[in-house]
Amino acid sequence: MKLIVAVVQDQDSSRLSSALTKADFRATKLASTGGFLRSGNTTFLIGTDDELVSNALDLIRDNCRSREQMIAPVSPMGGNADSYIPYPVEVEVGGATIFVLPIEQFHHF
Ligand code: 2BA
Repeated sequence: MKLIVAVVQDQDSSRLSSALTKADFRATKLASTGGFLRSGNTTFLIGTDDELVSNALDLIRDNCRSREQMIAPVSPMGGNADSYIPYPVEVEVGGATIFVLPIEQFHHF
């Protein structure tokens, strides 16, 4: 058995959740925050059998897409804030960041 941890963008989470449920995967959605952009994203925990991992990865790939996001840099410490013009920087986020972990034990009481 494996645990798939998938960090996806909030905009994709509802579609992915429906697709996983429809395909009979069990999943838990956690509200999370990216360390770099410090904006909300969604983390899915999906426990599944080894042979179904690739099916789950296909569903995630099909339902999550990458997007450009703007980030406004903070003003420099100790600098003259009057003359500082914060140009936004564009970063590409997603589709999904995925970790597949082995599960030592699974209990469901
Ligand atoms: P964030 O940390 O908010 O990162 C959002 C996007 O910013 C990243 O997209 C990447 O394009 C860019 N980025 C992140 N750190 C950067 C850096 N030090 N320098 C330049 N650009 C940087 P993704 O790579 O698609 O990541 C999306 C979200 O997935 C991340 O949100 C974070 O919540 C999670 N994530 C990504 N890699 C991770 C890892 N190794 N461990 C845990 N979570 C991770």
